Amino acid sequence: MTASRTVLSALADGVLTLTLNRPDKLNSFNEEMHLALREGVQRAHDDSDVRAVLLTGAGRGFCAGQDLGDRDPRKGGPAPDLGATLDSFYNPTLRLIRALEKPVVCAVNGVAAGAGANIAFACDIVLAAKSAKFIQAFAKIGLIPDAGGTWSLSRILGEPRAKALALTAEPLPAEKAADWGLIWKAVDDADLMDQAQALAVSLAAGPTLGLGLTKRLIQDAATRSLDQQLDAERDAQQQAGRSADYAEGVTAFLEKRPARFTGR
Ligand code: T3D
Repeated sequence: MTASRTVLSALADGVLTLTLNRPDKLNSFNEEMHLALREGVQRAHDDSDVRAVLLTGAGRGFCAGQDLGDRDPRKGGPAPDLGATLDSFYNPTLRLIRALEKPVVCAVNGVAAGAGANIAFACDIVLAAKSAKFIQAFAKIGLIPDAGGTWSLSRILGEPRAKALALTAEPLPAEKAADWGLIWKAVDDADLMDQAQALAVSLAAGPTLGLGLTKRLIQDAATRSLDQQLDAERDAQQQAGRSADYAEGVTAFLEKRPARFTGR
């Protein structure tokens, strides 16, 4: 395991586990943690040994969004340019997670507030401890839901629920988030990490190219017509059909044995 102070990073069984690590601040983001997380996700892009990512938090929380200690108006000075901080810190990481053509599993181990919740929603498969809750905390401090929150909430939940969550900042318990389709599963707290780890390991052992293409197609579908999507599926299937993993998958089926995918 290599460790930066604010994001722990460990690669095993093809899974790069990134653990937000400022537990005394409920893993809220300071600049160092922003940069460390981005570096971790960038590594997932660049390193072919990484075939899936598992994102989680240390301690009792997943992530409480921006570290508000770094935004203390009592310290004086001009109001911060939060558009610039989104451009510099949150948005590049969100884009990297969505663009990564490898599965990203998120294990929400405790409260996920503000940008912390919305980073979780940007991941591909989200498991949460039953005790966890998701809070669009922005309304409590006069901000708007960022880190893709207005996008993912309205797309996944529709306007009525998205607006209610965002305007009231009411905590959404993990089981209700799962019932609403905002996350994949709420699991017993004691089982969360084992289940998330097993899922990530099984995805990492999968046909990485095909999984990456699938992720991209599903993400892009919302902005395309059916005709456009059929063309995109044709192109992606052409690519997947030329992969070593496709040949291995079909051979394994015909030989009645488990496939041994290599990610190529
Ligand atoms: O600024 C920009 O760049 C723009 C981008 C903004 C993105 C955003 O995310 S804005 C939203 C920021 N986040 C929040 O507003 C959430 C603030 N936190 C809370 O509302 C609560 O802490 C929670 C509901 C998340 C959890 O409540 P609870 O009662 O379980 O824990 P707690 O006692 O409030 O927090 C525990 C400690 O973590 C505490 O420190 P202490 O008193 O033990 O020394 C608390 O101050 C600290 N903490 C929690 N959240 C933050 C934080 N410290 C700094 N920043 C935080 N966001």
